[in-house]
Amino acid sequence: MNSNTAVKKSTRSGRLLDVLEPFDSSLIITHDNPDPDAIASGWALACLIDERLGHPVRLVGGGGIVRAENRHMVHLLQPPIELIDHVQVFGRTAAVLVDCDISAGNHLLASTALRPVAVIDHHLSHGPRHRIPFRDVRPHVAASASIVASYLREQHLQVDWKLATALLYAIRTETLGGETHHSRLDKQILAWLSARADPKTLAEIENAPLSAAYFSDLVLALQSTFIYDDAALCFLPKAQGAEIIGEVADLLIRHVGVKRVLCAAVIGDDLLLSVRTERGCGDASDLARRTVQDLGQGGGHQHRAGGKIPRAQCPCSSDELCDELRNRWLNACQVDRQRGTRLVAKREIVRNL
Ligand SMILES: [Mn+2]
Repeated sequence: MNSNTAVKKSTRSGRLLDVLEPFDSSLIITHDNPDPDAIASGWALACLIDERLGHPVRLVGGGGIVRAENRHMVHLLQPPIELIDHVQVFGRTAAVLVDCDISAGNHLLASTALRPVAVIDHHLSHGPRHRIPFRDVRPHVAASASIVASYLREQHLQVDWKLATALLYAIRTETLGGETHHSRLDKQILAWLSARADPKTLAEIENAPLSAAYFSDLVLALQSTFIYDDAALCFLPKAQGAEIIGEVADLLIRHVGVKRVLCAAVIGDDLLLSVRTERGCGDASDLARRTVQDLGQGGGHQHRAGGKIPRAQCPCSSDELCDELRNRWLNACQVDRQRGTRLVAKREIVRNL
């Protein structure tokens, strides 16, 4: 395809390129601890800018990439993402936020006075609406990857198998747990990407090797889970990897009769938490924000959300922290029951053998 093909200004991708065109370079910023959706949509955006504007473009994010599958994805597909601690924007560089919004607080621009010129996202937005030149935020779309892939399709750009596989994997990971809804755009893009992606690599990513530490975190998580009516709570006194929080939450929401899940652990200087809800059983983003209220930040999607409380804001002992979290979670869920039932009571399993 000729990369100089004239582009309709009326398309979203055409308007985005119009906004970025006067700049000398672009800096694409994902949310911290970039997940497959952040990585793939940022990568696709970098390709769009490179192909259509030809100016230098960097893709950056804070934190780390922790899930075994996501690390395997990076290893196999080599997306051009750089993990950095601080961001600096010099001269005529356009900052673009992808898979997060300005008010989210979990990205490298949050602690700076810098404003992006464009935001592309699909999270529910609760903060103030900032006036910026380009904004494409569609919470009904399952993945930012679907939005950015639609830009590539609008622009009739070639997508190589690596990028297509990353985008496809991104959509699959965003439609887990209770968040299985696919918009019309997601379905169209899934078909478009499936014709270009490599199914073998996709399967390899989804079956990534898992460390012994992962299994020990998993056992501890299952043993630390209690059920209160239809609400589950898993508090890990310690975890070797942050990825266990989201993974256990995705697993527990599949438990028959469980409609709301909170999974939390202290990792480094923060208490991190994941919330899941079944379809039609409450807003996960709202529950996450109510649980961390006045102590930290939370947000996300209707059925998948997360939050963070700085450890300095929490009670000192692990037991006190667990009590506080349980009270907040059960209040948010409006569950009166104070004593939970263990998910796994080893003695009972053995007795019933
Ligand atoms: Mn996303």
